[in-house]
Amino acid sequence: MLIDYHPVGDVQIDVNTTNNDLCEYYGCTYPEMFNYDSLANVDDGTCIPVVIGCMDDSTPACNFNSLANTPDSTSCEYPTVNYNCDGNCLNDSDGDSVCDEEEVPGCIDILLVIMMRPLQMMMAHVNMLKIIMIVMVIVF
Ligand SMILES: [Ca+2]
Ligand SMILES: [Ca+2]
Repeated sequence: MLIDYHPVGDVQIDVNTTNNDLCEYYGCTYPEMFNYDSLANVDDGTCIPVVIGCMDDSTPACNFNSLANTPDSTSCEYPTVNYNCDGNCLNDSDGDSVCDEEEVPGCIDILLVIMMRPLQMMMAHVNMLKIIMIVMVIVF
C-alpha cells in the first residue's frame, strides 16, 4: 500500500520507508552538463557547462585551454621545432630571426662576397680559356 509520504528531518535519508523514490538526491540534473549526476533528482544549481578544448599541458600546446574540461585532442596545435607558438625562434643568439639551430656557417661579409663574385667568374673564364688553348694545341 502506497502512502502519501512527506518525510521530515533529513530528506537525504529516507528512514521511514523502503520507497527510495521519495528520497531527494541533490546534484546537477541536466544531462548536457559536464557534472551531470544521473542519481540526482533535485537540481542544486552546481551544474558546470561542458568546455571542449585542448587540455594538453604536458607538451607546449599553443592553444591549451585551462578552462577546458572535455578533451578534444584533435584541436591541439603545437609549435614548429625550434620555434615558439608566435613563430619566433626559441634560440637566436645573434637576433637575426634565424634560429641558432638553422644558422648556416660561412662568410657573412657581404662586401667581400660582392667583390669575390666577379673574380670567381673571371677565374672560371680563365680556366675555360686554358682548356680551349690546350685542346687547340693538341688538335693543331
Ligand atoms: Ca645569423
Ligand atoms: Ca640567429
